[in-house]
Amino acid sequence: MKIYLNGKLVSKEDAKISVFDHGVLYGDGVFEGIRAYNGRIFRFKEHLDRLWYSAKAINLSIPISKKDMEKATIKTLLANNLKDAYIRMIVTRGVGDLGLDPRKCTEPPSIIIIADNISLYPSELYEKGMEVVTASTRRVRHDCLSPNVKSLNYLNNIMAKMEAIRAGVMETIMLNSEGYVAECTGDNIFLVKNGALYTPPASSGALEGITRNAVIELAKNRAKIAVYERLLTIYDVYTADELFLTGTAAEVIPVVKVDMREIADGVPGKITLKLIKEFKSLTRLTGVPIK
Ligand code: PXG
Repeated sequence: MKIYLNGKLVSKEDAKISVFDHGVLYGDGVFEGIRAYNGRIFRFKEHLDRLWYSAKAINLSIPISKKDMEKATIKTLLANNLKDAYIRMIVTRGVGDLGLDPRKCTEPPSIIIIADNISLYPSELYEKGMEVVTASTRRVRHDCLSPNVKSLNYLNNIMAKMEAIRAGVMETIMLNSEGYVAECTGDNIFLVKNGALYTPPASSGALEGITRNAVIELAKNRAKIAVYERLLTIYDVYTADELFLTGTAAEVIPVVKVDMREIADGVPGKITLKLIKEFKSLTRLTGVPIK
């Protein structure tokens, strides 16, 4: 496996960074998780834009251009002979000293690109639907740290993930400090009620997911259903007609049980299945070619 590290392709064993990198010391950095399908990188521009916005928001200047990042990504995919891949792009504050002060990071930000095979949820979950629970860990308030900054500090999400593991399920629904539904640990959440689609707004503490945005477009243009960004309560979730999650890793996955309550009659809904189908064809037909 070849990994891109600060302008060079190196072996996995040699892909190492300093213990003084502020990405390690403070989680001071940003990342993206991107997928390639059948030789095309899905929504690549959107992911690059979001990485640059995340960096901008933490006042981190990425030392290469978006075009060069694109070239580096394609080079990494080709070096690993990957057509279907999970791409992890990381930019850290760089090597500094043992203090928070980012001005002490005198070396340029570290840039890392890892391209690996994708690990999916078991395929039967996409047909039968998955079970989730509500986490007691609340989402970090959006006015403390915007959920749109994909930072290297994912402790909030990891604490919630541990609750999923404890409950023997694969995901948890996270509420914000006001008790409204925000998102899951690495996925956005949607529900269907009376033929319309609902998802929490970013101000509820949700990341504006790229899969989320793609699904909103598909719902409006292909499924011809109305989409609303609304404050949602856990009651709305329990009483939904259909429920599903979206994310780069998970794609679109039905949820059929929440906190022991079946969603409607406990099987994936029609609109969910239609959107899964539409999303699949979108990922296969669009994207930046790896060449
Ligand atoms: N919310 C959060 C908190 C995320 O980290 C999403 C929603 C979905 O966004 P996209 O743009 O991917 O549709 C994410 C991103 C993993 C993993 O391995 C998943 C994400 C990030 C890091 C790791 O499951 N999802």
